[in-house]
Amino acid sequence: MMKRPDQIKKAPDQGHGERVPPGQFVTRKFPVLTYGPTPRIDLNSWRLRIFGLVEEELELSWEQFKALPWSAVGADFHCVTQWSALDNVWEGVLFSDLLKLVKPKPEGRYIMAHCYGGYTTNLPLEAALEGHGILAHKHDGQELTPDHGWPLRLVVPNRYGWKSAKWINGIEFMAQDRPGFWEVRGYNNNADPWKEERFWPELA
Ligand SMILES: Nc1nc2c(c(=O)[nH]1)N[C@H]1C(S)=C(S)[C@@H](COP(=O)(O)O)O[C@H]1N2
Ligand SMILES: [Mo]
Repeated sequence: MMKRPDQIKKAPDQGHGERVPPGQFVTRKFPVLTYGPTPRIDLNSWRLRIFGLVEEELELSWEQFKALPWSAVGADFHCVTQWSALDNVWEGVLFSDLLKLVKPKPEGRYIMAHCYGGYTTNLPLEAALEGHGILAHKHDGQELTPDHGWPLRLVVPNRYGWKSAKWINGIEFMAQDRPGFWEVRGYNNNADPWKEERFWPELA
């Protein structure tokens, strides 16, 4: 189902008036950036598991996920390799709506996104909420292609692209922050594009 533009929530302006973060160039393409192969996923066996420090652990099938309230978020996308793709519309389930279902415990302030293929990335819960984080199935009105994370990816507009986990299959709530795949390999833990948090501070 296509959303009408008036239903698209605009991700908050992080740049205080600037459109493109420092050190980025705008591309009109939608490049694919993946470490490793694109996983093959079967919707019949697809699951999204939400676990860790939550009141209600959940394991959703695709049918169950599809039945959750659906929203659209309009946001720019910034990859640490310096391309920015502006004005994307992502459709799926808002991270904030998912939280209402699982009710994180007060100490579960960090999340780890887990993916088919083994990729992980970490975030403070606040970052995913503030930036209008969304679990997206569609991009610009079309289902995601396999390379872009079909059937479901996380999108966190206020962080560099590597935090937007493709092929997501798990969200773990944690009391302590723990680095994900790129965060242990030199990429900045916080990853705010407006602060150019690309690499570990000691490498910059
Ligand atoms: N599972 C998984 N998610 C991932 C990646 C990856 O390698 N594996 N790459 C990240 C990086 S570095 C970026 S910039 C974006 C790119 O998304 P795109 O390929 O849809 O443009 O996905 C992120 N999510
Ligand atoms: Mo990236």
